[in-house]
Amino acid sequence: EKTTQISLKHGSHRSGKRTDATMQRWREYGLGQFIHWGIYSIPGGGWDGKTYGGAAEWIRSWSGKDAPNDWRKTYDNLYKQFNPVDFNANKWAEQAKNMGAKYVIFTTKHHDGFCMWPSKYTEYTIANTPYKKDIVKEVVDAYNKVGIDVYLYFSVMDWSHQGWRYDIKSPEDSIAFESFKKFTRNQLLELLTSYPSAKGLWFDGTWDKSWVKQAEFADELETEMRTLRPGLIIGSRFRADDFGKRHVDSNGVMMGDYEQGWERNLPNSIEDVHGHDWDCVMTIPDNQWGYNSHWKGYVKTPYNLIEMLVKSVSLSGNFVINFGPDGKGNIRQEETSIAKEIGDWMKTNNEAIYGCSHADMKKQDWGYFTQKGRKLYLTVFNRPINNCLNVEISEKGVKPTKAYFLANKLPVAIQDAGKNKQNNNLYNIVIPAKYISDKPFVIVLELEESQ
Ligand code: FHN
Repeated sequence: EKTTQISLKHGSHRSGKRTDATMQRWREYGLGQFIHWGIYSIPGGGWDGKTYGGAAEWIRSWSGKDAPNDWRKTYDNLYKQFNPVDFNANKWAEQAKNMGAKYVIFTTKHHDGFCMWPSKYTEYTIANTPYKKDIVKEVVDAYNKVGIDVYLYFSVMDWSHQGWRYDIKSPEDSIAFESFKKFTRNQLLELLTSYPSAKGLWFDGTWDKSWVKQAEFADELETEMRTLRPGLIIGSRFRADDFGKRHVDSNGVMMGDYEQGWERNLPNSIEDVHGHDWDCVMTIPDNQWGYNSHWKGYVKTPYNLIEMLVKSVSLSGNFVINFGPDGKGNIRQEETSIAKEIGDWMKTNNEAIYGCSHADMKKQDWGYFTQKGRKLYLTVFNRPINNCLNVEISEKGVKPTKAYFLANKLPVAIQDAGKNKQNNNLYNIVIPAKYISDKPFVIVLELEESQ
């Protein structure tokens, strides 16, 4: 562990992982769902017959020759049409449960500032749409009912608030931003009191200079929120330290309960995660979070997503798949069928995911190891032509005693393959040649102390 070299007033509050039961529960989720839903779901990446290449939830920020002159005004009035007549939170929750998600991160407010809950602190909320009802409450209740934990996504950057600034360069900016800070605090305390079952806050839009300069304010606010809601889970995106360092403070210690830097990107080795808890949030198409009626480019398959999920768990992280419902409240067909296929796979194989973490084993080309206690799970993505899964055990005094398919418990042979030059024990786990699978499959390997 690093010793603190720089004296920080607003650095990390803790070195090492949280050890409480709430955080342990977070660690065991394995799979989560992200939902980006808001006003941007109405244009769905296009307007007036034109489609735009960037992320659909950013459509308001596009201006200049590509967008109609009065576009921002049009966008800011879209809420007057927001009436998701097909929205059924119970249906979404059921689908997420069937996919195998243990938690959901829901956009209460994205960068545009539109609130999916009836915030007292602005008029720009769901209460003033034809829909009227509190969507955050509907989501929280429905997901909780099926046993899924809820995390509230909250963008600090808010294009709708007059006090929002990208930077603070003048006394006027400073005054404006003070009003914005007050507003942000009010909204966050409001969310925590209105939805007491939410387990945490998933922050975003915290990268601009204006917010990065708020080390003291953000630190105090974080402490206030944690005091209000003991056990609350907050990731590393919320606040910067005294020197504007984000995610990890100037002494290299992570700020917050888990590393929130893995967006559409996965670590490749356990060294990459520096012993932190972490989650990876992933889009199905390339970079679309909100609904885009025209998905362009490569769209991930269930196979790709399952591999990313297993890889995440093999590196002790959670994997979160994003869904972008449309303006009427429908989850699109592509996402529905992906959820179904992942769910089918999870039904058979979730034991290799839930509660599992990194196994201290040499990575092999056939797939990934995950581990829970003395059970190793070998999820096979690349089946070797000779059917032998190489396994190298460096832990002394431990040997594999039993191997079987997770799906049907049928035994699999373990061949002793001698030792390598590091004096580690090698084994071949032999997949029966007649075994056919068109999906990644899991073999369980039970380890026992050899003396
Ligand atoms: O700008 C947003 C983006 O729209 C989306 O919400 C993602 C989700 O992690 N976060 C931001 C980019 O980092």
